[in-house]
Formats: sequence, structure tokens, C-alpha cells
Amino acid sequence: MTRYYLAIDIGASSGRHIVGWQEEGALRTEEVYRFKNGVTEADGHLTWDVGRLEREVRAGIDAALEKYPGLESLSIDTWGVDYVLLKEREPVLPCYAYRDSRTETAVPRVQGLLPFEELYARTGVQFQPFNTIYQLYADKLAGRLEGVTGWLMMPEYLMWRLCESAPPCGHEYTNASTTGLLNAATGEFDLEIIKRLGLPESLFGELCQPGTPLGEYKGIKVLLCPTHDTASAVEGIPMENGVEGTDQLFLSSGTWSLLGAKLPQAVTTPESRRANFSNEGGVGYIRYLKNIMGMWMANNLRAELCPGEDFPAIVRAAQESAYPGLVDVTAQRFMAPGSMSGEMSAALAESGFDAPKTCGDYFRCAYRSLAKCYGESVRELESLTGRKYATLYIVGGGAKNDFLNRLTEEETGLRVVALPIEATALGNLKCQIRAEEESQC
Ligand code: LRH
Repeated sequence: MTRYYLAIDIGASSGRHIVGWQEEGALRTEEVYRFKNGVTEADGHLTWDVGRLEREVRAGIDAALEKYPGLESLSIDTWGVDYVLLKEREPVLPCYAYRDSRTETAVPRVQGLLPFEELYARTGVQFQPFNTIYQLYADKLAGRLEGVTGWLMMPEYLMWRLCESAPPCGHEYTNASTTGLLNAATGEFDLEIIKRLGLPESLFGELCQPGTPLGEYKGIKVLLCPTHDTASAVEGIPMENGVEGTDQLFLSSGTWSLLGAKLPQAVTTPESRRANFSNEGGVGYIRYLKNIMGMWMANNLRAELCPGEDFPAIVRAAQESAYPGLVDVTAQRFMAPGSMSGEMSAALAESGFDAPKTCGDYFRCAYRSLAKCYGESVRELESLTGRKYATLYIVGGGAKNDFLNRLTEEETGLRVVALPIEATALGNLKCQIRAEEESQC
């Protein structure tokens, strides 16, 4: 009898419900529901409408059930770092989005208590102003932690809402590894960091691994997949198994570009800190990667300069342009600019380039700058891990951009294998199938 599973994969700009099943040894999938996601501006802040996300999750499950009435299990993955505070069973609203600027005062305060050199040596997580550690400290400064009895990362929250009677679950390891609060050596919350920041210790319990059951919704088992979308994406890439000696790299190319290697152990050296690499938790390995501003730039440029234009036409225009300027795609100025094209023009002017004139000029600059950053990151990875790499697997929406793939090949010198697959949903599904098989043993 064929068993059907449901992966709910929610990114910062869209969410999708994908049903998967095994057929003749292969994992087959069908997308049954898709919805738009995005931040909501409220009182000058960027927030997530968690009520709407929950409604979309439920509507998509109903759509899946209509076609596949006997779903075995489901699981949700989302972007990392964001969370919902709870007072008993009630969410504390608003739920802030990671691009909000509320951590501006928290970052120097945290660094005053815990110099970044020490924090990195303990956690191995690259500096990003939106890391959960800074967001939780911003909550503390704003008095938002008073009376709080728990907090759940976004996918944990959404799954908990489905299994109403269940107590809030523990934190899932892969997503917890994006908080900047895990100890890289133990893989558990680092209580020394939590004490030094004066965060309530009772909020940081033991972690749960992917595969852990949470409860049931409409007769479907709800369980933890690798709930950080990048962790699921890496599980969904058909890279060589094993982490020792492999010469393969991954690039999950969506709103963000996550470029890295699977490693057996974390690298927390000062060189790694200076190169701003992160050690995130994988399923039995470390995802050693760099978080690079990805399609976020191109998506914003399109919304500003040519809304409604399809990407193949945009990519052709970029290819035909001869614009020579490049920008640093990791610069914080591109995180949430008022205008992406304006910010790019300003950065280009500062490095002595004339302003781009056409749409094609802007996109050429964005794609070439991205590929250049990929090249630099691969060289850094080689020097930090002491390995030589041969192949780069690219998954996610960006894998469909042949021009960018070619530039990436030129800049990295690696063989690029671009896979137009929903790797995140595949990784989410694989973990559910594994959990089911293990429960049968
Ligand atoms: C990609 C991602 C990335 C995080 C960012 C907030 O979707 O999860 O790994 O750093 O979103």
C-alpha cells in the first residue's frame, strides 16, 4: 500500500504544500497548494502575520487531504532565526521578522557582555544582526520576556498550533542551531551564554532531533523534520553520503544563498570567524556555510524596476548588458533598504562606477556580484577546511538561472550541477519516511 506524506515548506516569500510518496524506489511529489508570504509593516516594524500563516497551513492541509485522504504524516520547515514568544498557550504579538531593525541596540549590548570572539568560539555561528540571540536580547530590553513561559521557533509554533492538546514541544536541533545560542561542541543550548545574557534559563531545555513525533492533526501524524529550511534542503540534495573526504559543496539558492560543505565537526577558529562562516546543525553532520544575500536583491530589483516581467526575460537583459560595476552582496546595507536600486547605485558610485541605466544593467551587476561572492566563498572554504572541492550542487529557485550558473562556474572553477528540484520539500519528506520506517522496526 502506498503511503503519502505532506511537506509544508515556508520561505520568506512563499509557502508550498507538497505531497510525496515512494514509487519504484524513487520519491515522487506533487505540489497541492502554494501561497505568498511576506512581512507586514506595523508601527514602523517588520512583522510576520502568524495568524495568516496558520490559516494558510491549515488550508493547504485541507487541499492535500482532498486529493490524498489517507496522509500518513506531515511536517513543517521554515526560514531560521525567527520565533514566537508564549505566555502559557497565548502567543505574544507582534511576532517580529528578522529584517526588522529592532536588534540595533541589542547587538552592542550583547557584544559588551560577550565579546564576539568568545561567542563565535563557543557557537561557531556567523554574525548576523538578526540571529535569535540578538532578537531575544532585544525582547529582554523591551520587557517582552516578562511573564513569558516559552518560545517556539516558527515551524515549531505552527506545528504546535495544529496539535492543540500537546504541550509546546522542545526545540528542534537544526533550527536551534540558527539561534546563535548552541554550543558547537555539545550541540545543546550553551547555558553559560544564557546566564551571561541574563536570559531566563527555564526557557532553554533539551533539544529534539528530526523525526520526533509531536501529535496528530485530522488523523495525520505531525512530526519534526529538519525544521530549518536549509537543513531540509541539504538533506534533499543527492550529494554523496558521508562527510569524510567528500569533494562536493552545496548551494541552496533562494531568498538567501547558503553555500557550504557537510563536515563531521564544527570549525570555530579565528580564521573561520573572520571569514564569517557558520556551523549549522545537519542530520548527522555540520552544515558549514556562508549566508550570502541571494535572490533577495534580484527579487527587490524586479519589484521596483520591472514588476510583472518574467525572469527569463530579465536574465536575457542581464546577459545582453555590458555594465561593468560590482557590489559587495554581503553588505548590511542591502538587508532591508528603502530602495534596492537606489542602494545599489549609491554603493556603485562609492566605488567609482557610473550608475546603471537599464534594468539589464542592474541585474547584470546583481548576478555578477553574487557569482563573484560564490567564488570567494569557495576559496575561503578550501582554505578553512583544508580540502579541495570539485563539484557544486545548486538547488532552489536560483538553480534555474542558466546565466548565473555559468557565471558561478567561471568564478568558482567548480563543476556546477544545477538541479531544478524542490530540495527542501524532498529533505522534509525523506525525514518523515525515515521516521515511519524506523517506527516499523
Ligand atoms: C533561508 C534561511 C537562512 C537563514 C535565513 C533567516 O531561508 O533559513 O538559512 O539564515 O533564512
